[in-house]
Amino acid sequence: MAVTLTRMDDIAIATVENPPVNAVNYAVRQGLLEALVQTEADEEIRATILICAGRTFVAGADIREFGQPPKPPHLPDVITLLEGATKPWVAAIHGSALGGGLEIALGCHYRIATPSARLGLPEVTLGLIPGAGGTVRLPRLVAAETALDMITGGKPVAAPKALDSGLIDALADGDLQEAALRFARQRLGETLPLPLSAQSPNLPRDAEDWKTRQRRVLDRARGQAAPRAALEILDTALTAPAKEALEQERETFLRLKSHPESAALRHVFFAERAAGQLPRLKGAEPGPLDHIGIIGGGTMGAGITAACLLADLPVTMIERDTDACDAGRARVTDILDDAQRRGLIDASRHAALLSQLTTATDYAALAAADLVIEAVFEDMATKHAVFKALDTHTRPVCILASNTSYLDINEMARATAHPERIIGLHFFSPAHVMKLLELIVTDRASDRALATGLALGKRLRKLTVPAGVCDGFIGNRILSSYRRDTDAILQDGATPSQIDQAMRDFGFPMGIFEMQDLAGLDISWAMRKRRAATRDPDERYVDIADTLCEAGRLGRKTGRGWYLYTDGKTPIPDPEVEQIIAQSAEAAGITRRAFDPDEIITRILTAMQHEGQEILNENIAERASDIDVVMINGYGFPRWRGGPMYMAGHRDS
Ligand code: T1G
Repeated sequence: MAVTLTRMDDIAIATVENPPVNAVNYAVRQGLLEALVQTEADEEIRATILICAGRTFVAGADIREFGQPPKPPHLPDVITLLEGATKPWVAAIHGSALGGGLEIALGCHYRIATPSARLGLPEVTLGLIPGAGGTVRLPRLVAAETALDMITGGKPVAAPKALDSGLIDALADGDLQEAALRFARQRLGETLPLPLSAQSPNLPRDAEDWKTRQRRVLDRARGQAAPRAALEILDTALTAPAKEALEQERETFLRLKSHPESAALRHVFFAERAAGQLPRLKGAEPGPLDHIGIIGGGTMGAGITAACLLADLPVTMIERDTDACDAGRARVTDILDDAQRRGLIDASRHAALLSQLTTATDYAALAAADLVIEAVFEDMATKHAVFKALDTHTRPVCILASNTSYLDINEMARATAHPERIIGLHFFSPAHVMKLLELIVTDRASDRALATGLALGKRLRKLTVPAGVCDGFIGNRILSSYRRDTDAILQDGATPSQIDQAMRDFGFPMGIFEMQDLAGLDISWAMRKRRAATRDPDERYVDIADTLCEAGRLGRKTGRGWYLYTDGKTPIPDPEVEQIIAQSAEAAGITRRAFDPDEIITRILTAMQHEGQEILNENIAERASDIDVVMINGYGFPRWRGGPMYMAGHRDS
């Protein structure tokens, strides 16, 4: 039974049970309706608690049902009947009340939540808007500005904040059900509050501020349909009668549900949850993660250290001398200072986390480590020296990981005593911010080593994607492929700003040339020089980037790269670069021609999809959707497009 009805004296308890997250499907809708009819008909019942079994309140409509035709009773109708009940309903919330779950709670007369609960309307992240009354009831309960933030941003709010905004009536002290029963008893005999849809909406405090907020939503949306629709439907909810607003909300929701953007975003939702599944690891036990070692306190080492500390994992950072140790500690401290400035941690947590960091120059400090990640200079000899020292000082059960971006980890493993414990953990900079983590499956890695790598990714709340050993794994290999193509398009006739603008219009946060200027051109220049001897002489090679580097144009940090930077960050097209491009084309005997944005994007997508198919053919990636997860979470591919492989028609189960 998806909804069971029990009672405590004259109070009914309607319990929803639909694991794993009590998503609302047909059975839950039907069960809620039956519970409503029964409690209304039973004269002895004076109030009802709506509570959920398992780890969370209702986390929304069942997204898996979206592809099927909606089957009555429809959720909006159930909620309208619920709010018309003659006896009080109290929503007792724990875990996450999201989407349809929060909308059900808004149909109840009261809401009580555990302090750790979160409440939100994340529909916009699925290319939708709330479709069961959320856009109409929410601004009748909280301030219009709060409703706008929740509906267009999709981010849940913590229960204490929800209490401050009026979204909930009380925080549950102790056992949730007991607290809800007490709360309900206190309400008995009071006049039932008007249904929210019968109340007037809270209007924006200030017209100018409201316009600014709306403009900010549209800027952030970068052309997506759902945030714009959310703004329009919210305006209706604030101005039209509730009944009309509810009808328009439903119409808009159904239209968006069949929009390609929502299908793509739902694909990404499930793709991100499938990403960490490696069939060979079924049943494999991960090792402990009680003590992490990090070799290297540079940008990456410090970022990985901070990520571990913020996940309550104690870290020993090894550096070559005490100055380097102090510099590494200072970088970690800066990251925690920034987290505190942003309100992510408070001063006491800052101090507690830093107390979990030990720095040392002697590898003997890693004698008890469970997992060690090396983030030292990208040079094979240096890596070999590190792994040799780790062989000596760590226990054979300690998992060893390299954070290398492109060196051969199989070669590192071959040079150690226990290659089965060697994996790759490729973090993306800044490592404490970027959600993507590539778990590199070396040839000899044991299931335990890989399971431990996955477990670390989960602890760090990363999106961990397994990748086989190859040049660039998944993300950098695809980046190199479309980089080669954009260099070719340059030489054939486009300008850096035309290509970058085409990428921005497609939905990338920035174009590939702006991105190179930000990262610095010297990193890939060094790699091209390293590979020059083994480069395929028949393969087209565009030398424009080399010419820029030879002229000292290394990007923002030198004030010039693909663009000119007078303020250190705004890219200005530079005639000198266009001259270098023209000279390169002339030397290659190319007559340059114009490119339109569609052709540019098509060329870039084709390069990504071709390389992605090669990656699948070589079993470097487990599934096509993993490639989408990598490109969206590590390389700025617009989420609402679904990913390059999704756009090529790949539909995993
Ligand atoms: N529908 C179907 N399956 C869902 C689901 C959902 N809404 N939410 C989670 N799952 C599955 C998920 O695929 C995974 O399955 C398992 O549950 C655990 O999820 C009418 C129309 C609740 C915060 O967008 O944010 O309501 O991989 O790994 O990290 O207006 O799940 O085990 O087979 O994410 O603890 C709005 C989406 C829907 C919430 C839990 N609701 N879910 O996180 O576990 S639209 C959402 C989440 C809507 C109304 C509209 C998270 C979570 P499997 P998990 P978690």
